[in-house]
Amino acid sequence: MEKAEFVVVANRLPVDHATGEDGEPSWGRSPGGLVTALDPVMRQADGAWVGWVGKPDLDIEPFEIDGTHLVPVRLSAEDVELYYEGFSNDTIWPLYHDVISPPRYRRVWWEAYQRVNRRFADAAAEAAAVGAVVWVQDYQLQLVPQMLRESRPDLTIGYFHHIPFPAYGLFSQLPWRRQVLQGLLGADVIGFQRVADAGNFARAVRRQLRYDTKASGITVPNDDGTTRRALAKAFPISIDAASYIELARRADVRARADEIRASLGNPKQILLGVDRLDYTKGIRHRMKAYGELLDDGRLGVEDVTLVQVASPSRERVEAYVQLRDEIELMVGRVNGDHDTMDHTAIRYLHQNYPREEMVALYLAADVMLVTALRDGMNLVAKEYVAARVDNRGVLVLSEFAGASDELGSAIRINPHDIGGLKDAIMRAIEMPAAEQGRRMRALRRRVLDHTVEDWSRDFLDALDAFHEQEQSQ
Ligand code: GDG
Repeated sequence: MEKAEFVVVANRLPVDHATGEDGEPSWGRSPGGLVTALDPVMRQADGAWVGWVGKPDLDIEPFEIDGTHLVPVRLSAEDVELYYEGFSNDTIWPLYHDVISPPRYRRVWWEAYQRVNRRFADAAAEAAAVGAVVWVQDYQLQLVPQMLRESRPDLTIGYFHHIPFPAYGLFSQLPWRRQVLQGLLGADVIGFQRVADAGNFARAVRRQLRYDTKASGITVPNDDGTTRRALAKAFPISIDAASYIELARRADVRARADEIRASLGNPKQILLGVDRLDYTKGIRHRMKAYGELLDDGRLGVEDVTLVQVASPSRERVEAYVQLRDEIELMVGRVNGDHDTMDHTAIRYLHQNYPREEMVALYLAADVMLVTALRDGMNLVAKEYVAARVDNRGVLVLSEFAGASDELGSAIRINPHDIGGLKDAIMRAIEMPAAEQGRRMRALRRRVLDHTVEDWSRDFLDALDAFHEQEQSQ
């Protein structure tokens, strides 16, 4: 395969693997936000994407799909268990989300994390042309930037961190905190969702490594006694707003929204939650507040229904198995106490839906509830706003989601304050149309003005400019 001038390295490739009737692998493109964002850059730069296909023990040669070179990294079943489910999702994920669930620190997981990061770094080094730009994505690959810099000092290396970076007092629990910081500092530009995340990172670097930081610049010593600079800065991610607008304008999607309303018994108000089933998303807090509003008689099931889509996630990690049990117990209790023959309190859906159905749900929902206890950004909040081409609907948004920095016209809440959350839900339900319109227009302005394409362009421009500046020093 030809070497690429632009390489993305992510845990997952942007495709889903299936086996066709002839036994040959067939590929479906998974149309996530990152794929859409990088599509133009990928095509223009003849880019390559390095990642895992999502199934263990598959040996697949690099291949091409729609003009993008895909470079599969093989993970064994044991790698998936130790590197992915273990270190990534049972150590780093809970630690970086404010220890909502206790992180587990296991040395065998750390060993596997290093081993697998090395494999990704080697595959990226192999795919990259001399002087190429490599963009590493997310917390599963925090050691890759430094590994790449060591093997390929000619590369320009960017890293984007999609999840929060925790406060120093929490981060310092990590037994391998210095190695992780050093790993990240291999990048020229380290991007975060919020200004606060970049600040937490710089503070950890100062406290642990004693490196100088000034504004967003960090002075990193080289082995030979010289120094180089790295940039740690916020680049808030966004969505492909145009595709949501297009779906929201489609007659069949709008008809489906009406159908959803009717099938719920035409309640006056539909509340909606859409989350991966994850303890960071505050699904229990949301249900607790809503359940109490029904208990108190401030709401009744004839008038209101909560639709909760909880898409299946990380089902082999114990904390997720437990959370699912807790949520399903809660749903059963609330519904048992309040359902009538015709109306349900919570319509709970532990399923995945096509995008059209998600947009129909956004259009059907009078109130969108985003009550995350901690969330890097939360794209669902932005998708809801983009889909509301009618300038109606109310977004209730946790201040602990990155999106809260940008979406000041939402009703912002602290999900730990159940009393406050109940009042916010009532306020959203009772909000006059004129105020809904005013707020939604302001929210839409922000989301439409800063799309995922702007995000990737801003990041890659900053990476380019920073590299040029460093070269000329
Ligand atoms: C991580 C960070 C950050 C969900 N269910 C279905 C479905 N979804 C889609 C949503 C949305 C995406 O999944 C979820 O994105 P979020 O941003 O809300 O949350 P995470 O998965 O935790 O993402 C997060 C993000 O990375 C990007 O940097 O914002 O903070 O945690 O797009 O619509 N989509 C479909 N069917 C479903 O059933 N089609």
